Amino acid sequence: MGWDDTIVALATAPGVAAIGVIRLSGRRSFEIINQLFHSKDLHKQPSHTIHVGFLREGDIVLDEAVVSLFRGPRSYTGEDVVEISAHGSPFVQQQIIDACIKYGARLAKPGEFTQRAFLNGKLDLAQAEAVADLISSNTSASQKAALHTMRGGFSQKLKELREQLLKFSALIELELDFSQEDVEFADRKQLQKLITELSFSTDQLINSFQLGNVIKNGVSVAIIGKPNAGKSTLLNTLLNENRAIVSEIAGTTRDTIEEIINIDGILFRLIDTAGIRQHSSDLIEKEGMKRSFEKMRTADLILYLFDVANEPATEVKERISEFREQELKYLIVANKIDAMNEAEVRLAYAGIDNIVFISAKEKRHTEVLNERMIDMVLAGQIQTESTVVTNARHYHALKEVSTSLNDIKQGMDNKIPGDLLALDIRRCLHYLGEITGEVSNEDMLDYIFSKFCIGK
Ligand SMILES: Nc1nc2c(ncn2[C@@H]2O[C@H](COP(=O)(O)OP(=O)(O)OP(=O)(O)O)[C@@H](O)[C@H]2O)c(=O)[nH]1
Ligand SMILES: [Mg+2]
Repeated sequence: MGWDDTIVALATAPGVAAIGVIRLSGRRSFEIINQLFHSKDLHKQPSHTIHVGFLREGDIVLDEAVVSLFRGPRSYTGEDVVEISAHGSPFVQQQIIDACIKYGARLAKPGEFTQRAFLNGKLDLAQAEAVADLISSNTSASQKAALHTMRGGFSQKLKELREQLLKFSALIELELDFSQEDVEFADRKQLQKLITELSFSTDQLINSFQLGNVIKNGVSVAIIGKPNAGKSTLLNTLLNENRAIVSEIAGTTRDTIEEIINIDGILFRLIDTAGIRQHSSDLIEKEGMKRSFEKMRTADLILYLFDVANEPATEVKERISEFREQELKYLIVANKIDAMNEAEVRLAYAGIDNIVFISAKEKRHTEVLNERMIDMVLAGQIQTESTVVTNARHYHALKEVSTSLNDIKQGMDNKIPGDLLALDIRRCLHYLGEITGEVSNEDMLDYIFSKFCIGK
């Protein structure tokens, strides 16, 4: 497969840098670079070689650059690719790009290199999307998940699902062929078992999306509590910097403050909020409290912080039942244990689950809090080495797969004819194919690749 036009774009970030890489892909890549690079005929050079020389446009020297050659199909896009490592001046780079355009290239659209790689069968769609995820990854967990998918881990899992489904459909078809003779080739029990297994694997992938979302977008954590509980102190301690104002005056924090921390490769967006109390006549404080409640409701996790000298267990239990009623995920954090006898404090709150005892000010046991936060997020979930769905498009397609599997299961229970079962199976295969791009349409591809950066 090939396109007539050759595309060009800056592959590195725009702006001044040590070097900038300009990438050409298409049939005429070698012809175009030869117009600029005169010291040897690059057409005659072997693939996967690099060459140093001056780039000239007419009599004008544009730059001294390193040119790498990749002859298709052994290239990123599967086409002839040339990468020009030029000096990192945006002005110089623009001149080189303009010259390439003058000699027949056109400016690439966002993601067009990867789109060509997909269309040429170098990557499937899920892998291509993981390229964008890898580029935007900012933690080790998101990096791991993107790499796993990019290297085909997720696609392999889908392939296994599809193969099982095909096995199933082959058995059904066999029955259809012999429908006159009233024989049952496909052992119903075996079929039921197969569908159950398929549903299980699909649901596992669907469930991994919650973790996938966490890996990709981080977890929002609202620090909630009464005024003076030490919320801002805790924020500062976890961040390891004096970000929020701390004082002994109740009602110090008025507006919410958000900061990001990375714990064991997962991003947490910590939100320090205004202290909540029953009565306040201060308008600003009231508004602050309103925001605290909003953050509390929308956060992925609540850290309910209290001062052990000021809030007895009965009161804390009341808060807990409120969280449970609203189905909020919470951790209870008992603060200021440095001011009391720790053993006695632990005894006083003995009946409470999900509780951590710390001193935010003295940085005592805050590593335990970190561990518990990670546990809350990963609770019982598979680790990032296994397949984790991080992409909303894949998630929605998998939901459709799951629905079709349920239809098949119900159909079998109701003993519907084999040809109708075959229809449901085809629907299921269709949605599986949408993920890897075996089933795709132009609008969908344009939409997916438009979210890439130019030059990728
Ligand atoms: N002894 C002790 N004091 C603490 C601890 N954590 C916070 N404090 C003190 O408690 C007071 C209130 O701390 P803040 O962090 O401002 O409390 P806050 O919950 O943010 O209060 P508001 O913003 O008013 O809602 C300050 O004087 C802190 O130094 C702790 O672990 N031990
Ligand atoms: Mg505060």
